[in-house]
Amino acid sequence: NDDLLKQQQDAKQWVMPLGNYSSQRYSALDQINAKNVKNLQVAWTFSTGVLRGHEGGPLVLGNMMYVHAPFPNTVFALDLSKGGQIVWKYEPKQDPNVIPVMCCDTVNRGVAYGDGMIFLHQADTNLVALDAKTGKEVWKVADGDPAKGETGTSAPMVIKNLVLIGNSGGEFGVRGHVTAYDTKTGKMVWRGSSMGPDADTLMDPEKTTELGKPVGKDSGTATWEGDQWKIGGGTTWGWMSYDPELNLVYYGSGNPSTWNPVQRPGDNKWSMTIWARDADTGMTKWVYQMTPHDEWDYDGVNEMILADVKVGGKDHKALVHFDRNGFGYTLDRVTGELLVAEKYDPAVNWATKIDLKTGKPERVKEFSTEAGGEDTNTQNICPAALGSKDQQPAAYSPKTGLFYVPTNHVCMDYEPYKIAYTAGQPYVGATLSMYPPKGDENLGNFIAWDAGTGKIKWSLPEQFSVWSGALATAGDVVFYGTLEGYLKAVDAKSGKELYRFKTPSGIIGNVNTYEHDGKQYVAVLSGVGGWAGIGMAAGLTGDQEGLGAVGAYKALSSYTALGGTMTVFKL
Ligand code: PQQ
Repeated sequence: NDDLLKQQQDAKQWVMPLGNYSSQRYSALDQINAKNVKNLQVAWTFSTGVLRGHEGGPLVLGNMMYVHAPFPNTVFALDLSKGGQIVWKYEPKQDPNVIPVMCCDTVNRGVAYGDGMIFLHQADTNLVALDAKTGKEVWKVADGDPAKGETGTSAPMVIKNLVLIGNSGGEFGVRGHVTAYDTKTGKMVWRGSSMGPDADTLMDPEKTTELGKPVGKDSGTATWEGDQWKIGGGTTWGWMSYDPELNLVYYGSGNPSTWNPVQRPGDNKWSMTIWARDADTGMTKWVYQMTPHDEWDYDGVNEMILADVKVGGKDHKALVHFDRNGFGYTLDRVTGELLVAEKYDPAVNWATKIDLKTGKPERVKEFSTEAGGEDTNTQNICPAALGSKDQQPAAYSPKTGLFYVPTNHVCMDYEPYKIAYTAGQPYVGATLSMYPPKGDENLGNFIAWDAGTGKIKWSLPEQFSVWSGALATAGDVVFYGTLEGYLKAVDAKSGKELYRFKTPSGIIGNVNTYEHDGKQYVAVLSGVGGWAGIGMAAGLTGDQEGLGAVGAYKALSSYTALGGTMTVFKL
């Protein structure tokens, strides 16, 4: 999209959920810097009126700010030149029966802008185009069917004349796909599935490669038994990135269904995979499956950060990805070559290393959830199912060359059991409990990472997992939010804490920044929830409830309470 290509370079605006097509979450604004950030104060606040987990963050285009909320996915357009006055509000009518088929809270990761429209991906899978000026519906299309467990939480991305969305429902046997719709009409232009015959996955047996080798015919069914691929998961509920020169869109696919690995022998391609697709046609250029035959729910959907990275003295157009499985990957994004894969949390124990030639993890049998068969409880697996990092996006500063990563530091016990598939019913087949690694009390760390060498530069322990998206700025400040509700600012070079402020609720939103009337602002949504905060958000109390997350985060309710508010800061 020509407008977006220009607008993403204007640091005064924040025009797409992850800041720019490269998903760097970096701002060239430097009015707020490492010296003066200690003087930050609240400029204004805004309540969304919604209680559950608030992910993503506001967009800023010119004088307008667009704020979204979890189910029922209210969208507000605020006029920054009139003190944040509400210009329009869109409140979709959605069947509340979608709530019980959302795996990990009723979250939404944000709206997208393009061609004068705001695109909203609703919980019930409807993609709605709204006139950005008036909030009037231009078109609306259903991407899936919540009665089958298909839901929507991910942010759309606008590329040229297309708006792309992924889907959710890996815990319900939904098959994942990314779909491109015409921005003007809502007509489907292409859909690429995570598994199935080549016509579904949009793969060419000869031209589509994994680590330089052709994938072969129908690779999306060849590593599945029978028809299991039809309910095989690999949903695409994370973030997307785009390289306009290569015209490739990058994203990851999630866990294979069911969570019981005994029931689905084989590599389960292409779940847990990094994808590079042609943006116009959806054809797959290359793939890389990080966790073949997953046994732990390590969804591969986390953001793909596009940056120039030097590896072994050689410059690469790289893609950097912090996977749920605990490895930080650096790939050449032109060819899909694997350059670096190292643990970004020393606690990771399910694999010793990744073989850079074959791309395969070297697994540790003790932590296989399949080795003992069904109904065997495997203990002390690190990371837990929610990974060393989940949806919370990292940031990259071209100034320091470092990646700033909000992480989880959590381990688990995992017991698979046999489960039958019924459309629209949970298809999980495992019981879990989660806790910090032995000897540790912190459930998270905020780290700085060198993607050229695969090394942690510094690491700040956090009592709870850092479930909020980071922001790096040219002022050499890095911002992130905590589950207790603190907005924190740290020094980009040393990690030294420079500022903290307790917002009204736990933060799982992403920190964004913009300039208005010559002044730099920092904005973040608070509103505790998401998978880590599911106990509070959904009122669950049993340790193994919320897919095993409730027990680990029980103490959170002593620090914060529910409620969606945006807090905007200035000097
Ligand atoms: N959502 C969150 C969150 O917002 O905190 C965390 C998770 C999801 C997960 O850890 C998941 O595994 C997950 N899986 C799916 C899926 O498999 O379709 C969907 C979602 C979602 O849409 O929020 C999550």
